Amino acid sequence: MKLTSVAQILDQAAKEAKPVSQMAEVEGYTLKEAYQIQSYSIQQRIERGEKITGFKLGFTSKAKMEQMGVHDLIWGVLTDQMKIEDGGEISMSNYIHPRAEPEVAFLVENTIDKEISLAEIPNYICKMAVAIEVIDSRYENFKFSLEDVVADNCSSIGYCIGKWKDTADSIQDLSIQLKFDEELVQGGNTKAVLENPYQSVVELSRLATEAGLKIEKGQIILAGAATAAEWMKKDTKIQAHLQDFGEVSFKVKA
Ligand code: OOG
Ligand code: MG
Repeated sequence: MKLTSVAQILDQAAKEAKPVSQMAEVEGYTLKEAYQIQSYSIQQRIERGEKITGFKLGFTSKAKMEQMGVHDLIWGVLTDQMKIEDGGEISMSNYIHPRAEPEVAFLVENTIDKEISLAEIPNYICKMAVAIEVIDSRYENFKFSLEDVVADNCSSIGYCIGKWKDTADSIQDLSIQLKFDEELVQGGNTKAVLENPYQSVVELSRLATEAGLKIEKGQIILAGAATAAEWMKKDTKIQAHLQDFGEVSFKVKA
């Protein structure tokens, strides 16, 4: 099968909220080709009028790698269609088998067009916020290989960002929680994200540069979940809290 055909199948699965079988092993494509498939599927979204709003990192914490059985850092693309308003509402019927995870989000102040170091971060990032990422693998049973998940734009489907606040010099020891109807379902610490969530920006700058992409001013970066993800439930308020940075929430209806 052509890589563009795989992209079409995954794009269609997302649009219809219907799962498909994993394809990487059968089709035998490489990780590099998986990113090409991802790029084709984003191209389809752009042709439908969606705008790229940022990037996400995946598997930046052990908790996530162990939960999904995949052990390498991955990146995907976010679009305006995936945005969920803070305090907003979403409908479970638009998803296949959605999960929520608590994250740190960064706002890009100056376009990142090269690989940057941790020391250079303050020149590019001045605001951050607590976020909830909604992931919804297009594969049956939420099971995939590294190539499969990359081709599927790293399960991206939604993100909800709290109030932007000035970044702190050190963000490597902040508690972070995910709550369903005020009840704690996942709790962790930002240290779990590559020992320091700013490191996610460093890694993305390297990967984006390798892929010939810029991370534009005004775009956002999701650093990757600090904890395992939780299956979303209908008629539930999903909330995340990050120490010193406040909270963010949305409601899930049927
Ligand atoms: C892949 C996406 C991983 C994260 O924060 O680690 C991710 C998945 O688990 O389906 O978003
Ligand atoms: Mg995530």
